[in-house]
Amino acid sequence: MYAQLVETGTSGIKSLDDMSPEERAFQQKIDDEIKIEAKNWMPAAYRQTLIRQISQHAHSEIVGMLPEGNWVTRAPTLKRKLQLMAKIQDEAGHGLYLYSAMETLGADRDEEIAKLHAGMAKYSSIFNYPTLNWADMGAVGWLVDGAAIVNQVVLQRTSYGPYSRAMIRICKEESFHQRQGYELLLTLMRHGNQAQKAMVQDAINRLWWPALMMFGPSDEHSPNSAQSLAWKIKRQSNDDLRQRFIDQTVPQLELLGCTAPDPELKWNPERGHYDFGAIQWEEFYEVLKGNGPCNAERLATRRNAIEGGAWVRAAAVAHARKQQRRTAA
Ligand code: BYC
Repeated sequence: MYAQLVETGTSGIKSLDDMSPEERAFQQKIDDEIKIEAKNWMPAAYRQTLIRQISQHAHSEIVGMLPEGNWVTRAPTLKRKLQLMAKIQDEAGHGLYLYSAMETLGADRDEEIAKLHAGMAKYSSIFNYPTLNWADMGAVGWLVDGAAIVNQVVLQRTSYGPYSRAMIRICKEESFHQRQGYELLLTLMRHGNQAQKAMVQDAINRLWWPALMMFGPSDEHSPNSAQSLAWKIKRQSNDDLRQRFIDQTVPQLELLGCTAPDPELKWNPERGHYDFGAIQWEEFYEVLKGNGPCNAERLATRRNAIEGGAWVRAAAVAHARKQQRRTAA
């Protein structure tokens, strides 16, 4: 990758001649697939990019709990309620692994969360859409976690050790999430009545395009990709991962007996991939600007949770101090 970049002179990325000896040694480690660890030397911009991506990822996990939390009290059976609660707890755990990985880079968790609550930090666009019916819980698991897995499986090989190790753990849990979502939809489609089947199609119609947007802007409009790929923070481009997700998801859609809200979705034997219609990027950028259907509601819920939970944190600290005093005495 590095040699290629030097040869092609990809704009915005330092060439071999412009690198300091430290930078050259760093890039050599990356090219040799040696993980970068917290105490190793790294360029400031590598550190900053990782803090940006890992904090956004962590925020996505905890904001991602909210659309599902909405349905815990309305899950139709005890089994479904337990599955949903377990999944939501897993997302909280993923957030914690990721905030910890971010802290190894010197970032402060409270500061990054404060930026989220002030509307200054990004998190995945998908969580700014509402979950309107029970089938949305299946569609979120199948499509949203499904898209997340496609992105995260390759991030297991990311160049920063703590992030890579967090991803390995997270991926194991995400595949359970994806399967429980698909099984929920399959149950509704195979054993449900007409209204329940219609609910599944409605959920797919609303979440299909937002799930495709999760992979980020198309490669030619992705300002961070070239450098992140050179540093092997990202291992595949946004468009390649989006295509992989579509290719693996369409057969599952057909097995469900449902359709995608995309008349241009069609197998292309020459490319060996599905062709698909144009993504509405104006909608994506509006969501990123804070103008999606649920941006304000999601941030308000997070702020209330932090403020409302202040007494629990204070009590936990007081309890820990008491225990410490007892142990010391
Ligand atoms: N939503 O240059 P680009 C989950 C931003 S949740 C919002 O391509 P990059 C789960 C991007 O940050 C899944 N913003 O960026 C949880 C950048 O902004 P800044 C979360 C987006 O970083 C609960 C700008 O657009 N997964 O698993 O090279 C329940 C330009 O983009 C989005 C991760 O976070 C978006 N969809 O590539 C269920 C995975 N897309 O910072 C599931 C880790 C782009 O320059 N992250 N932006 O102002 C990544 O792999 C990469 O950060 C991305 C974007 C592929 C997302």
